[in-house]
Amino acid sequence: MDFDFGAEFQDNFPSMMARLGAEGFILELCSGFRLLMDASKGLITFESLKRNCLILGLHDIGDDEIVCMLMEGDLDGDGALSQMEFCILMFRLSPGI
Ligand SMILES: [Ca+2]
Repeated sequence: MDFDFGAEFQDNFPSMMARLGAEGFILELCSGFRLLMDASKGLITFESLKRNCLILGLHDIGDDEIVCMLMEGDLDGDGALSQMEFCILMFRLSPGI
């Protein structure tokens, strides 16, 4: 993994899983997706990710980390993350799952 955007998520994942159960965890991921997505497109784009990371207080995330995250998670090559791509990425970033 070349970027550490997920570090904070990773730390919280195992305890979140234990607390929420798998189903609740997926719901949590979906609400995370909605926080980060471009509402007009229903996708996470570079612009929406950058804007919403700032809103969420993730000020030290760099453009290159955002690009890496999009590339890492983008499975169909459209340059944006769908909800499914986001959930798959988050699961892959979670060593405890
Ligand atoms: Ca995609």
